[in-house]
Amino acid sequence: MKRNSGRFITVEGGEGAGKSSNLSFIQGLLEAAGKTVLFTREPGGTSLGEEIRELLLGHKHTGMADDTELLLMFAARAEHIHQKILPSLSEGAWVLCDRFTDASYAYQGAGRGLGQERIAALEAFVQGDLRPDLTLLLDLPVEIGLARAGARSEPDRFEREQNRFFEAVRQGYLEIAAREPERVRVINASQSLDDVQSQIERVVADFLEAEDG
Ligand code: Z5A
Repeated sequence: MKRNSGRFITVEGGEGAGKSSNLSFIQGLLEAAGKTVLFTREPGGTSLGEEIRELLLGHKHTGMADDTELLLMFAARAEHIHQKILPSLSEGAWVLCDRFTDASYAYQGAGRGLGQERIAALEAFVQGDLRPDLTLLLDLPVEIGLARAGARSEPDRFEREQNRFFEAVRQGYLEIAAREPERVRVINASQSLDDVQSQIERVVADFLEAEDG
């Protein structure tokens, strides 16, 4: 049965996967299909959430405990859900979010080794039954992503991690995709930008057809 509300689409990926390079393209595809799109991001998306993002990504707290990191992600998420995501969905907007809870499973669960149980408990507590309707996972080998990301500005607190952290993050994401292939569509992000966008276009077209058809 179709819900009488907007849809929630998230975009995920490891370092340098090309989320920023593709988010406005995805927004354009949705708007061309007549959807009202709210673009947002995590951690962040609200004024309190953006302050939490600074705490998480800045270099002031290099020794932050892993549990603190996880709880701050979910604190920002709780604010985001209540102030922005749910109100927008209930007004019929399509919410396009740069990262969401899959990132907590991948970075904190797999990367930091916190496992899935506590994250699942926080997910249930903070989100209720809110889950993305569609997730595009931009996947590429760690070394390609790091080479791309390395060409950019000063690395943030996460970008300073070692390769094995990013390998674990990648595997964490791929495990989610294997568990939930209907929701999580894997895009081969190691291709040229044109090729990546062709893949994205097909996935979004399939989703729109299933929703509107
Ligand atoms: N995090 C977490 O741990 N737990 C959570 O629950 C959440 C987040 C929600 C901030 O995320 C951090 O928060 C993130 C995980 C953690 N870790 N880090 N770092 P972010 O999304 O804001 O930061 P990011 O992952 O670094 O994303 P980014 O800076 O936006 O990178 P990107 O979007 O994936 O890549 P890009 O900027 O689009 O592309 C990188 C470069 O590659 C750039 O020069 C492009 O021109 C180039 N590029 C892109 N695509 C291509 C192709 N196809 N070919 C060649 N070159 C390309």
